[in-house]
Amino acid sequence: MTPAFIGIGSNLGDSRRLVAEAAASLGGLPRSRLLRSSAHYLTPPWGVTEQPSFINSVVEIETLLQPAELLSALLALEREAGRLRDGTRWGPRALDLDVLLYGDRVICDAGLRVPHPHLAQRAFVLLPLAEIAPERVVPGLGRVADLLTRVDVAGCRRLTAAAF
Ligand code: A4P
Ligand code: MG
Repeated sequence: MTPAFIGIGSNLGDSRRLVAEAAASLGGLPRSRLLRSSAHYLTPPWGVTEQPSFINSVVEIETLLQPAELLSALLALEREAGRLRDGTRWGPRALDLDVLLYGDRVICDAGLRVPHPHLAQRAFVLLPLAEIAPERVVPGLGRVADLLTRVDVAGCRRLTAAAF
């Protein structure tokens, strides 16, 4: 089994429900199990800033799926959540699932890059990732907790379960 970290994001529809359901679905993937999941974070939009705030979370699973199989499973879950791809980069979405880390692997294929590009610049990834795996080393970049000290977390808010 390989530990893999999946980033979950949503800023369209009932985002808290979509993120919670996505975490549960990730635990239900074939030959996989859910190990840990972070709280939900309300985060300002990164990249394209003229769009609603996001709900973000990160989960750790353990899986026998190969990286390409895992990515196809994530794309299928995005489709099930009603995600429509209109070609807009970084635009609003009902559900976005990204492979952040897959063991210690570095993958540079046309359709799959791991560690996820921009991971080190994104508070919306590093905050939830540091909550569940601060000591994890991102290949080529260093410890998650150290990476977190270098990003701007202003405007990001950890949501409690009670606010659900
Ligand atoms: N792809 C390559 N590597 C990966 C990977 N490690 N994980 C390919 C998942 N997919 C990967 O994805 C396009 C293609 O990337 C996939 O089909 C897969 O083959 P996409 O999600 O449709 O692309 P995109 O969103 O248009 O661009 P990009 O760069 O992937 O965007 P991100 O990184 O998904 O970021 N602000 C906040 N606060 N919170 C967010 O969650 N998300 C985004 C989107 C922008 N701003 C945000 C947030
Ligand atoms: Mg994505």
